[in-house]
Amino acid sequence: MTSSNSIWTVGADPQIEQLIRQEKERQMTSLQLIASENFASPAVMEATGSVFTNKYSEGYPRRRYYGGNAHVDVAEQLAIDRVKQLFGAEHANVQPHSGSQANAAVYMALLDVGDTVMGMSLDHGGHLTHGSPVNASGRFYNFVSYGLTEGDERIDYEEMRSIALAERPKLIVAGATAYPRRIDPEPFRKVCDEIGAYFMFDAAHIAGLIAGGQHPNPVPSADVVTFTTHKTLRGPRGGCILSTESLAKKIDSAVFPGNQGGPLDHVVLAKAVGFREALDPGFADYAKRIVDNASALADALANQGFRLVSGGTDNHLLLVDLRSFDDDLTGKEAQEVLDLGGVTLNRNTIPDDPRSPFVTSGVRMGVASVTTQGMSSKEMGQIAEFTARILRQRDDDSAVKAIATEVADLCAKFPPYSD
Ligand code: DSN
Repeated sequence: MTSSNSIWTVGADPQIEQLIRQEKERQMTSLQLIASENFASPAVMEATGSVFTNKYSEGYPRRRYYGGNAHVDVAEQLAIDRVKQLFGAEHANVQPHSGSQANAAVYMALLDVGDTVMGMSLDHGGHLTHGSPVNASGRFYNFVSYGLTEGDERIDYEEMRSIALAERPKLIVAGATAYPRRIDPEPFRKVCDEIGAYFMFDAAHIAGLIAGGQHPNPVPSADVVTFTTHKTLRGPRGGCILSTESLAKKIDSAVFPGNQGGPLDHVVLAKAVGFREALDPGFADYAKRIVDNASALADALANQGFRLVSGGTDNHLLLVDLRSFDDDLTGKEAQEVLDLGGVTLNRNTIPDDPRSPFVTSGVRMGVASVTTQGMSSKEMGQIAEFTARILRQRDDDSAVKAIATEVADLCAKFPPYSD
């Protein structure tokens, strides 16, 4: 077969062509408020869709198990050099396929099965890979957790210290998947020094805010920093690990051959593109606009009668407690009807949620995508208003559909891509 063979084009597969068209239409005509999403640049997508997808390259630059890696080696080294420069790290591994794979590799590198690890409680905002019993982390390691204060719903650093002193974990994990406040690395570093533990910071959500100077950089204090490259950092889907030079060998061996086979070379290439974009001075402005927009959205939602967990946000996401707005409304119902109205987000437990994680009493909203589109505080007010109107009129299908049209009109003014 040659590339002129007609079956090699997407157009020859109408079902797939239609799916791409429909998904593009969905993304262009509705509000993307899922806190772990963003619009990658055309350059990132071009690299992801390039011929690098055809290559196999188990190993690391200049130490491969396959031939033909002259250009792959340069690409991976570029990604490594750029991300080290971006965060001031001693060592980088750019091969993890995802954040979960990155975390699994760190656990394998630093722990033995059965070791005690401490992470943020999942129902207070921690991630699945921070010890959920249904995740490998919770199956293989003995996770204990710290959480939020009852009063201001911020990380309880005192409690974190007392649990650490009592449980003596070998590793402490900072970082979260649904926590709207700044995370200070220093208290974690101090406790780790006190008990002789490793310190890992999972910066998946806030990597772009760190790169853009809006949140403290954990690299100088942590032994290991993991993150995903596609959320606020706005690169391709994937993971990354930064570490001290002294842990480099352990980390690299745990990624390959410990947890993965061949890297996704097209994604590694696209990571290099994304890191360069984040090194651009304009990225700091983007990170600032994200934080400003999240704060504006928090104020606007509060004005509509929603309670914000912790009273607001310092980062790109908000956790909305729906009970103050309408005690009968669940996160599940809200997510479903908001989707019909063109406001796409995910249901989320709120701290100590009386409802199950499948139903929940809250929703999570993130503003990285709408900020990439160029929206600002005025549009955050409109988003809050759309959200409240859809939820108030959730039993009226035609009203919800009419709001979806208004949402599409707003999105049309802020196309993320020029074509
Ligand atoms: N847990 C997913 C999220 O935050 O949406 C990503 O890991």
